[in-house]
Amino acid sequence: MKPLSKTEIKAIYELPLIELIHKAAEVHRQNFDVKKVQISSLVSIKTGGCPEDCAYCPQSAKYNTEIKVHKLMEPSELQENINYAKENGVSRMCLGAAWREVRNNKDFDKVLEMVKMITNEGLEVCATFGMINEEQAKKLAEAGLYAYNHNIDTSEEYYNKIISTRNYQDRLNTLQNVRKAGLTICSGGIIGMGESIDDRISMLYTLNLLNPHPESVPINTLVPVKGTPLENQPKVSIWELVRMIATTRIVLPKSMVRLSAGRLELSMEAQALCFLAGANSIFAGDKLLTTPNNDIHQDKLMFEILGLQPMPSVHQKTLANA
Ligand code: SAM
Ligand code: DTB
Ligand code: SF4
Repeated sequence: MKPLSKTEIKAIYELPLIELIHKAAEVHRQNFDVKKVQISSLVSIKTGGCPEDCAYCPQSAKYNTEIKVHKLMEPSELQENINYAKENGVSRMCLGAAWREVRNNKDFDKVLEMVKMITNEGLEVCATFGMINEEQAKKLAEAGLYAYNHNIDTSEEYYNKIISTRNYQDRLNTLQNVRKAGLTICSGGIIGMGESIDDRISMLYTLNLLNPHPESVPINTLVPVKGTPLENQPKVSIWELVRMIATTRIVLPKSMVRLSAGRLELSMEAQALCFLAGANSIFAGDKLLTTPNNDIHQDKLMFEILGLQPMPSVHQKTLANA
């Protein structure tokens, strides 16, 4: 697919909302079974103490937040999370570590073991460990990793207002290393950090330049955390979120669009609008990485009311077709 220009993306973003949702729903239906929504879970395998200064992040060591810092988990401790996944229709597990970059040490060996463990259970494994080189990405791929998450977070223009300890090109280089290792890419961003509409459009523009497109695009709404520079940011309205999701669906038609952080603020009706606008994944479980998330019973009720079904993992799909 030929990349869209910023002008073209802006024209989509600015459509009358009802028109935009309708168009996004059509694109969604052409590319996916709209009843299927992937349930993913998050496990923070190493929490806090990160040397980076991402202004939104409670895990940066530069800010005084109330999180519990924790060194790398042992692989054996993961079993509980695997059981939870199996009991709750989770088909993808995302492991997060508050690292600036991956290092070749004992911790990396442990992480490889974790990836093997989860893959062997038939789940998709996604990892988000910060910057990574091609050789490390290949090792993760050999261990069975399915996806690597590395968000571009915002536009190239706004990036240095949010993070000073690395630049946009570092982010894009990691994405290239991930691609070269044959992994799928998960990359998206956050709205509600004080960025302009043009920044949101520019972020989608960068994602649409990636060839192939990222297979997965998380759209996070800022969760303002006490102690971070963004703690007092005003809330994003649901209409802006729906607009962003719908535009993402149209610009990146075949990507999974993930309704990610910030879901706790949304009513069931608001979430239904997000699914109509093309979102087809959620994070389930009472915690994201460090902040609270929606109650799983409420999520189950929502699936029942809306007639949604949990999407199987790629491994389960392969088995079903064999
Ligand atoms: N250290 C790794 C990195 O930066 O890629 C992985 C972990 S990091 C927590 C993963 C993503 O979570 C960030 O890129 C950001 O998009 C999202 N995130 C972190 N804190 C958030 C917050 N307070 N609100 C919304 N999204 C947030
Ligand atoms: C993503 O884009 N959002 C998830 C996942 N990828 C790793 C993380 C959200 C974290 C929200 C803040 C927290 O709980 O610490
Ligand atoms: Fe560290 Fe990732 Fe948080 Fe940035 S977003 S401070 S890199 S854990």
